[in-house]
Amino acid sequence: MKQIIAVHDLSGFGKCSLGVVMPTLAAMGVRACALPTAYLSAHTAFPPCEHAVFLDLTAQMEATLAHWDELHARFDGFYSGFLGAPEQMELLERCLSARRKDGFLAMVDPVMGDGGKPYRTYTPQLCDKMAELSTYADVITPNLTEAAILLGEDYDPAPNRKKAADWLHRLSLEGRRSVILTGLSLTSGTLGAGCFDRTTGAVDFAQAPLAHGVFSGTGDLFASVAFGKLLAGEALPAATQAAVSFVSLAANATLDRGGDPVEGADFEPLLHLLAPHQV
Ligand code: PXL
Repeated sequence: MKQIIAVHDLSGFGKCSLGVVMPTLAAMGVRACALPTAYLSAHTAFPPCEHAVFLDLTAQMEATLAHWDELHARFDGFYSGFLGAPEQMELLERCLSARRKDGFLAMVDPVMGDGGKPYRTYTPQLCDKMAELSTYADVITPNLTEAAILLGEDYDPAPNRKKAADWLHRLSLEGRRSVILTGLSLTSGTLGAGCFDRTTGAVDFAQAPLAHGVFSGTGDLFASVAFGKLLAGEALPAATQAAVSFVSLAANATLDRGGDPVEGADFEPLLHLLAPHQV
């Protein structure tokens, strides 16, 4: 059984980050060991409220990694998302440098923003540090907002295939890392992703039926499915297509029951579709 380090916040209300990553990877037969970056009473897409909790866990991260070393814990991969403070990046860079070996898969989802804007806890300094951490990754999964930040370009909510392919190439750092660019709508009524595979140098696109609404946590759901598939040995285009299809199913199921997209997509009843050898 594969075992990975999952570096995300834990948001108590609103399905995202560890609340999505752990069940999704578990359904795919992967054991995710949580290295929480922060605890939030609710994710940041809800309006700011008087009693909102944001607990920075940087100090506990350092100690946790040291404890895991003492236990001689072995990991097959690393998958990071929402980070709580710039100091966490250096810690994670050290963690990745120490663990790099054949067969170890490092995915960095450079979670920084959406809809053309950074999340409210993301300062320019945190964004710079995220770009630095991303250079340690085998594969990154930015959305269009994060891609624009990483490239220093203006946000474009609807790039065409040619522009998306150009961004994918540039984000690959001359082919050193694979890239999945999410939130691409290539035809009306569909949404999906594009990918650049560093092992083949090829660009591919995947699309599925669009679910209207601004969903929270779907980036985490997407990257978790893609990461699980990659760990299982699937090629990047197949992993990308599986993630696109699964997020579309979960988001559309939410709308079908009249759910509120800000609370996240209804992925839990669909997890059986991800069980190894089912899809
Ligand atoms: O899904 C990304 C994410 C993760 N964690 C927290 C967030 C968000 C996006 O809003 O607020 C706390």
